[in-house]
Amino acid sequence: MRSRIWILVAGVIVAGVLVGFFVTRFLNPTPPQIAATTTSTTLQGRPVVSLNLTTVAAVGTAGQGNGEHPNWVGYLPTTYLKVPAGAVVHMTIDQQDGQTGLRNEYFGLVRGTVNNQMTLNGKVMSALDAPLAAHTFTIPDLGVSVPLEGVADNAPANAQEVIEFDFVVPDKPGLFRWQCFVPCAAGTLYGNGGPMQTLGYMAGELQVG
Ligand SMILES: [Cu+2]
Repeated sequence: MRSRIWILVAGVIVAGVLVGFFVTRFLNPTPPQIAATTTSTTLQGRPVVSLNLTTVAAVGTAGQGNGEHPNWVGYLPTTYLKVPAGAVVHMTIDQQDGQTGLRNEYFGLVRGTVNNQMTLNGKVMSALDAPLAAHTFTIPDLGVSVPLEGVADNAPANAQEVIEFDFVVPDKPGLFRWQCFVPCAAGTLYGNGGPMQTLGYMAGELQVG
């Protein structure tokens, strides 16, 4: 009789642990995060850290979700980023996707970066023609937004556009949502479904501190 009670108790505990895992890991998974690389440079008296992302038309099995949506557009290796508080983030994005175009031309402006500028393949720019955009890198709460030029249809295979910019993050730790504002999710309603609505593809989190 006693041993039966213990088997029952053990069973309830095991079931509880499994439910706990289901809730925390499956329903609300914590995706892997990449941390910015420290550099020996300073800008405006702040340490400069660097991050390198790649935007692709289809993430394959390399991106978020371990191949759950191989045909979804996305940022690689992830959209979960971590940077130290008070740093200048030097971002390099290898943009390999085609031109979708912006619906809202405002996002063609480079905003909130150092000097409100970016470089596109080494050339300093402060705006991009709306139809040329493939994606944007936008952190609304920090006022940062950078349009990323798409690769032209007639470009050679493996062509990419390299976009670089710097932005300052707050001195206090915080969590900031970021996303793309090009409706780039081909095949979904108004291009705003699927990867535009799922963290890890065209949206993510910037953890400061
Ligand atoms: Cu996008």
